[in-house]
Amino acid sequence: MSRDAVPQPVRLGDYRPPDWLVDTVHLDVRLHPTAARIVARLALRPNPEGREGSPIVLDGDELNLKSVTLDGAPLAGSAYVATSTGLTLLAPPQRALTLEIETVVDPSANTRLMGLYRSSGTYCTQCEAEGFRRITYFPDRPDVLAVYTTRIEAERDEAPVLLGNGNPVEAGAVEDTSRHYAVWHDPWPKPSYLFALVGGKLDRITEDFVTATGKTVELGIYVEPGKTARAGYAMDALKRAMRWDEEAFGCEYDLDVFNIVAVADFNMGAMENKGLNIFNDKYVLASPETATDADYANIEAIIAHEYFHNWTGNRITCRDWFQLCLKEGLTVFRDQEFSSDQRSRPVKRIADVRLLKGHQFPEDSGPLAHPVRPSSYREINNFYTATVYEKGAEVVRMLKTVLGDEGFRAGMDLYLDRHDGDAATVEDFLACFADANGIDLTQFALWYAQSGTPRLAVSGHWDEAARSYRLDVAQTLPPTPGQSEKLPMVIPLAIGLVGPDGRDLPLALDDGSNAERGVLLVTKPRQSFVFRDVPHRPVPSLNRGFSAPVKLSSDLSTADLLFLARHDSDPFNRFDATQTLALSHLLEATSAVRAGGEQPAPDALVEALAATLGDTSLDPAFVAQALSIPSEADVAREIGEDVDPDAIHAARTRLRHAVGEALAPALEAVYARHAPTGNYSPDAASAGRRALRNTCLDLLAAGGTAKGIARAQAHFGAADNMTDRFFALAVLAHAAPDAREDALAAFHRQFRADPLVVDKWLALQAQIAEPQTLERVRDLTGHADFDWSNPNRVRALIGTFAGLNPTQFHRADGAGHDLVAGAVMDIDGRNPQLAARLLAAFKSWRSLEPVRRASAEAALRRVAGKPSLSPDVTDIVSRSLD
Ligand code: 0A1
Ligand code: ZN
Repeated sequence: MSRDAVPQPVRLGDYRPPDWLVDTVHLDVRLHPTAARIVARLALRPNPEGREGSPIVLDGDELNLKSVTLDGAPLAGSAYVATSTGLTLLAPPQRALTLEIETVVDPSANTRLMGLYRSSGTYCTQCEAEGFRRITYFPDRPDVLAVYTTRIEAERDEAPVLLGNGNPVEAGAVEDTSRHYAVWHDPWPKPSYLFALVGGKLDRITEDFVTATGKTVELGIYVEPGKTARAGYAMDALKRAMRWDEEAFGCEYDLDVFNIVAVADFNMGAMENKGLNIFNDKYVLASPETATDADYANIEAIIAHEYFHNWTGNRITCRDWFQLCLKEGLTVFRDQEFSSDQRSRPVKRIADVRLLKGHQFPEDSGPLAHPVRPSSYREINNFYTATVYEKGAEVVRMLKTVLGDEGFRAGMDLYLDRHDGDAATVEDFLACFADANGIDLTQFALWYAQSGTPRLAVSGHWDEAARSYRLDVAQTLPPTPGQSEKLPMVIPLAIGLVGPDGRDLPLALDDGSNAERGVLLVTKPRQSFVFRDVPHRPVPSLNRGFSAPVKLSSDLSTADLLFLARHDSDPFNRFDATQTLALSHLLEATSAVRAGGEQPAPDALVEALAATLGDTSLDPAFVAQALSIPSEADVAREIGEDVDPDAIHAARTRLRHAVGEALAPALEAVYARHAPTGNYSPDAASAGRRALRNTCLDLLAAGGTAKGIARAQAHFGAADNMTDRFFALAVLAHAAPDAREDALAAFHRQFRADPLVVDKWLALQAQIAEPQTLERVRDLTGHADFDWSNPNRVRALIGTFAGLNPTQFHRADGAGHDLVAGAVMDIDGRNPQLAARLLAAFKSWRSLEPVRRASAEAALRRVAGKPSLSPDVTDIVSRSLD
């Protein structure tokens, strides 16, 4: 790749309103495996806010143009220019006009899975972000909103089900042929990225939902024939999500039907097309035999997420792709809140923060760091990131923390009302909260503009004589690509001062104010907060509930952390205190491994874990989280530079062994106490008991005793659901090399017909932390059940290897880097989005020790040097090396 091959950036500051608007779109789509014909009739008019006298510039990508007419008359070839990226009408009349464009596309050859493609024979579409231009020529940008009517026609045998956006209008046979058609009309103006159609042989489950104002909506979930029994949980989640959105945000559904289609080949999780959500089937299909508790929780969250987009994304959409977080951060926040209300709020918060720290923090501290709202991009597909989604949700959560429940709801109500039907911006969003609450959010807005994770250093000082307590807080924001200078942020720091009896002391600031809702607003580089009437030295509980996405360091002692682990009334910080103890042990132990010195004893941690394990008043799901030892990636992130994954692995393995050994009797007792009592149910309480029992199983096996392994084998054999079966299999695969192969083979024999379960089997093998794994992964790419063209298979095997097996991906001999770089180069020609996402696994390469860092850099340079890379991979590789 030469440097000038890097695509030119698109910049936020260059935004201009569209010159032409589209009021209505009539699409006539004749499905065909290799030559689908699309006739698009567009009613266009000049935009009064655009540039006068402009040409009509339509986007296009890999289209075969057949004809263009203007107001019914064929256009002379000299009147337009068609290129590989678009169609331009050079001097159109400056008035409302109708263009009719006929294109042909090949759905079977569409391996990029953008535009119109086939998945296991089903015709489906994916248009976000820029896929509609692969169906017809169009101003394919989110601020062009039109009303769509779609006629879909197909061979009845090949596609008995024909679905579009909006409401069904008409359907029937095409006379004297074996074909049939359906017409759909979507009354709500929408951008092209929300267009969708589906045609195929699909089975359906259906139920009615009655909205808050009494309108009946027909809900449908379409799956491959024979799989309807596995769609029930998704339907249940959908109905709960619809009700919740009415209650929590006043958002009611607005069409007569709502359909979901599950497809096997999909680049992402799911897509919120208006009235016709299309899902990766991994996030629809579930049965106790095939899905784990985590799968059920993901299905619930993603069904809700896509449904919630109906208001935050569809009714109010984004002005341009820089505003992606406007719909994604807000909708993730909404789905997190939904899951919190449906399940345990503290446990959900812990899980979300772990995800944030595991995925977003590394992004923020590496070469791919970007603001929640980027100010330039080369390839928008590469910005569907943890920063835009997860950090975007954290920013909305902070807004709620700053404003309080009522102030936040007032802002949301105003936003939903003021901007319904708009293509909005982050500024529009923030203005609603500022206006509804009469406050200035200028400094808060920096969360959207500055990348990087703020660091907060906190120290506490108790003045016995004055009976006061002072917290000194310092914030810094490290430089990130393109941003060397930073301004101080608004950091809502939720705190408690925990007295010796474990109870929170009242928070009275010396200026007479109360820290409202226990939240301190840190706005300056350095700030002190003084509390009066503090009769004892308290232990500060800082950043409760992870109120701000920051890296916090404090002067808390081991004794303080132990105290918080037992007594903090904030469950998140109870969990976090234990994690901090574990991390500080692991840092010390990792250094000792590298120095060849003596291993420290994990006494404090064991004490904290024993207390948690022995506290029967705690929610089992919480205990399971608190017992989990930080991952190798967590430790690597904490170390930050000169990382040796082998040393971390050795330290962590020893720690797990020590904990398993030290706590064996307690773990055995808790394991026994949580034996299943009835039939499997995916509800949160039952899942929590399984999680705790399985965590005990895992730690007992990590203790390395024959008894621990035998217990895992028995657990595997006795399991009547996928959660228990797969967990036991994972324990055996990691801890019992002798039992591993038999168990893996038995599992595969039982589930080989089910691709989603095969994915679990592939992913598990890709995670084994031993040198033979590289060969194993290579062999598995040749396995009959592996398929390079299916994104789920590739992510399960290659993605898991790169993302969850640090010792083998970062092998010192470079073979792990080579494997992933090679896969990226192979996949790129067929599916650039997938290739680019895999390549992003190199994002923390600069933090490795020199030998591994050199090998990672060499692998990236090999990718960069490959001729004809996609814009997607070019963008990731060039930013990674910058
Ligand atoms: N808007 C979807 C995510 C999504 C983005 C791009 C896609 O193209 C392959 C697909 C889905 C969401 O947030 O769920
Ligand atoms: Zn989304």
